Amino acid sequence: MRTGNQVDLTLYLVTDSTYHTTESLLRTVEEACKGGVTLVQLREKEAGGKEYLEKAILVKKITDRYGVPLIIDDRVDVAIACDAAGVHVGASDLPVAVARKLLGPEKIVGATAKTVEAAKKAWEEGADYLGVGAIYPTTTKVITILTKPETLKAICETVPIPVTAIGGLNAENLEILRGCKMDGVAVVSAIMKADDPKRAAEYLKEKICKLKDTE
Ligand code: TZP
Ligand code: MG
Repeated sequence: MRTGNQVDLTLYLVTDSTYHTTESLLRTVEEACKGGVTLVQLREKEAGGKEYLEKAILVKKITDRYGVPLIIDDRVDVAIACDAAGVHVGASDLPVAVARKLLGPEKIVGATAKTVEAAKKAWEEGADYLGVGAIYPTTTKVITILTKPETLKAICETVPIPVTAIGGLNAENLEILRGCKMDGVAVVSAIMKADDPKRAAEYLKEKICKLKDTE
């Protein structure tokens, strides 16, 4: 069984354009890269293919400059078209196996998993990492059921690929993740809404690393 393409999930920035112009989105991504995010996901829920691709090309110019891999949410075609590092798929997107087939063995395929069963399936189909959540309520996405830290821990103990926790997480509420053995934390608001995204990323990374070091 493949162990997956290497991916550093320590601090995963997921973008949200709903409260950003393209200019402020790009500025925020750049500041976050300066602050040490290890992975960036462009997440565009409203954009059509053309707009999504145009934004992806602009964001990738920045992430490339900082050596940070860019993941495209939902859309394998956009990921291929902009030569992103990979794609992130959820339950209503192309299945992991199809994304893997389309992208080939070298690109990163990330998947959302809310249960141990879903996590195992995603791994078996070729996912390189898993996003697990929402851990806390969030205004970024409609969430019907929160994911318990125990489920996150069980997933981390079951699948051999890296796992990121997501959902309502910020520098002040990470303690809930202690002992869960995840590889990192993914955030939208904690960086995208920060007055100083560079400082927000630095501070979050410091807290995440401290949490992981003292486990
Ligand atoms: N998947 C589960 S929760 C979530 C996604 C994309 C949104 C997380 O956003 P925030 O602002 O960090 O709570
Ligand atoms: Mg999706």
